[in-house]
Formats: sequence, C-alpha cells, structure tokens
Amino acid sequence: MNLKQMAGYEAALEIKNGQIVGLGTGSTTHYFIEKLGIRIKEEELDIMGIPTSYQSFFLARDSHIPITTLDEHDVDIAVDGADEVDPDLNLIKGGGAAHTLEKIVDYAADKFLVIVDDSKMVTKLGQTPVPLEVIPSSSRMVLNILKESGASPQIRMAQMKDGPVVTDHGNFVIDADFGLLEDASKLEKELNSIPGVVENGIFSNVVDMVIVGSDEGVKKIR
Ligand code: ABF
Repeated sequence: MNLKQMAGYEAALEIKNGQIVGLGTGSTTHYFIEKLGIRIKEEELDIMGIPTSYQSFFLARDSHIPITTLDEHDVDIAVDGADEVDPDLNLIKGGGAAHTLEKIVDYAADKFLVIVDDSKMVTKLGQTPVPLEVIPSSSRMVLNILKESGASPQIRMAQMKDGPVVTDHGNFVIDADFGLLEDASKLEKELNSIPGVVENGIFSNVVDMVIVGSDEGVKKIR
C-alpha cells in the first residue's frame, strides 16, 4: 500500500453510519472514496456523499456512493487532500484546480479531515504557489494587482501547453508565488478582495484532523 492509500483508507474508517460526507478531489481522496464505497457495500451503510468536483462526482458514482448536494443536506464530515500542511494545520490547496468547491464543502462540514502523505508536511506554507480561481476576463487585471503586491503570478496552462487550465466552473487558475507566507490567514482574506478572484487555495483555521501516511505508518494530528 502506498502512503496516500494508507491515509485515504484510514480516513474511510473514520466515517460513521448515517453521515453525509464531503468527498474531496485528487489522488489521495481517490483512495478514500474507493474504500468508502467498499465499506458502504460490505457493511450496508446508509451514507451519502457530496462531491467537490466532477472528478470526485464520477468516482463516487463508479464506487456506488449515493450522491447528494449542499442544497439538500448539511455536511457532517469532509475528507480532502492538500498540497501543503503547516504545523498549525493551515493548508495550501488547489493543485487540482478544484479548490473553490472544495472550500465551500470543507468549510461547511462539522468536521474537516485532511489526508496527505508526509511529503506535504511543511514548516511554513508557501513552498508552492497559491492557486487563485479567476473569472477569465479579469485575469490580466488580477495578474497586474498580484505583481504590484510583489508576487510572481502566472496563468496555469494545460499539460499540452495549448491553452489554460479551465476549472469545473469555466474559470482560469492563476498560481501566485508569494514566497513563504508570514500570515496565511490574512493573505487568504486579502486575495479574495481582488475583483475577479473567485476563491484562493489558502485554507486557514479550519482543519480538525490531518491523517498522514508515512513509512512509519499512519499518524493522526489534531
Ligand atoms: C485536491 O487535490 C487539491 O486541493 C489539492 O491540491 C490536491 C491534492 O492532491 P493529491 O491528493 O493528488 O496529492 O485536494
């Protein structure tokens, strides 16, 4: 079992019968969703999932997890991946371009559980750029504002470099390198005040537990 799989499978064991579960996006949550589907079938559990992307929607459907929406249900627990986790359990997310809906579902949950391998644990956020989902027509203005603030921003391009990455909501993603973040919570609020920014990938003061897969086994940090 690889480290992401260890974390994902352990998180699936945290889910209780009757819960409404936020289903995160990415390769680590892939294992979580897969295992949750197996548990629902084998233990005949009454659990429903709220996907955070088309990717997790399709995976949940293939895993036979009944699906619901935020319109119909509150979220008991959300399980999601991350690109960076700091010692205070603040996050950078959005490497998968799904952070807007992830943030809506994860922040709505009574309990938010993050699953990562130990390469994601950092002493300070900012080793990777901060992703911002932006309205396409605003992207030049947003780039200018970010540059003026001292960041190095760029529009995320698709792997074939033949066009920008487009989110599930039809928007672009700007990756803004701020260097190491001195005050992640402040930056999270400031970035969302730029016109055209839909949501940024800093998740501060919201995580209840991190499950880390490592060579020494699974660790739970609260
Ligand atoms: C999503 O997937 C993102 O918010 C985060 O950027 C990424 C984590 O990816 P992985 O689990 O594939 O490493 O949760």
